[in-house]
Amino acid sequence: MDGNTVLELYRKMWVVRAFEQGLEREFKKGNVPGMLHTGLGQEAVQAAIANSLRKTDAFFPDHRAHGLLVLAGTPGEKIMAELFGKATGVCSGKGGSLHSADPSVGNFGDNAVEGSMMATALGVGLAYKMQKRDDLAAVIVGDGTAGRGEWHESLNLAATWKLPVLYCCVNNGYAISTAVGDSHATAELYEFACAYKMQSVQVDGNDVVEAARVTAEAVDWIRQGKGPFFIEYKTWRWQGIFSGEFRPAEEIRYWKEEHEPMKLARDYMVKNHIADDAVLEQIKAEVEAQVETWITFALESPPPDLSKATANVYVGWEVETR
Ligand SMILES: Cc1ncc(C[n+]2csc(CCOP(=O)(O)OP(=O)(O)O)c2C)c(N)n1
Ligand SMILES: [Mg+2]
Repeated sequence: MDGNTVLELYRKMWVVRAFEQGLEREFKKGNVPGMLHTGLGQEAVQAAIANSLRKTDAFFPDHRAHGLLVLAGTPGEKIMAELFGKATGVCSGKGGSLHSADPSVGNFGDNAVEGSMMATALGVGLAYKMQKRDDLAAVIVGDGTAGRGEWHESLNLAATWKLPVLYCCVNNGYAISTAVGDSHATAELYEFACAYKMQSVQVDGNDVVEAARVTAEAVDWIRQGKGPFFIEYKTWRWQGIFSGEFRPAEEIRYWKEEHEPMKLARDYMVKNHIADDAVLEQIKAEVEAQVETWITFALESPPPDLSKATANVYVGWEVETR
């Protein structure tokens, strides 16, 4: 992979990291309503996916993909304001973390019912296939979804009909606090896709170079009309679902220090003479400063107007207030 692409991936990872760190800080101050799941620790996965998608593709983000929403092309301040529940947000503050959509960049939105987007993505994939487009529908799902009916129904139909669907399975080892191997017949989730005769691969989701390479190959495969592709990204989330920590100290040390995605990317670039520490530090500083402007915008934005609470709930149908 050429140096400029790796540098661009590194910048994308910092967009995810800085966005989530800023958001988490503001959440703790009480400025972000609702629940918050962050993508901290999963930056390389999001950068790799963003690197291969284009605006005419569709994607269904998961509950940790805030950074991906920005990387897809929605202005960062509009995503930040959305998460703050402000009128200037991309969905006028009504979507929040789990329901922000922006069709103009292909973001079809998340859904709080885990797995449901795997069914919805089939419809988009089928439409694109019937329209003979070489666009695809990407669906991002966690390991916790693997036991759901939609997971298996979706893989089966996509494989049978050779639909242009990219399955991005973010296997961070846990669903809430249940380890993958404790709730599924296998902890290697790509094996489920193999059973449905789908092209599938497992990749180190903290190694951005490998993750981006594999994602690009999968996307290429799908664009050639060869059918769906399943990628299992092995990664780890910094955040538990609830406050407090249940994971062993050695596991935390491995993922947050030794196998941390930013560190791996930095080591790769220094070793391959792509960039030195000063350049990498500058990228980090630039992105962090930009994210602060998004936070300021969100903080200063007005809340949604109560009189608009029922607007845009249904297409072309104004809901009557009572
Ligand atoms: C159908 C359904 N069941 C339960 C929940 C509650 N829930 C929210 S997040 C979550 C765990 C998801 O785990 P995973 O898919 O591994 O994603 P992670 O949080 O680890 O990124 C659950 C069970 C839900 N949103 N939808
Ligand atoms: Mg998980």
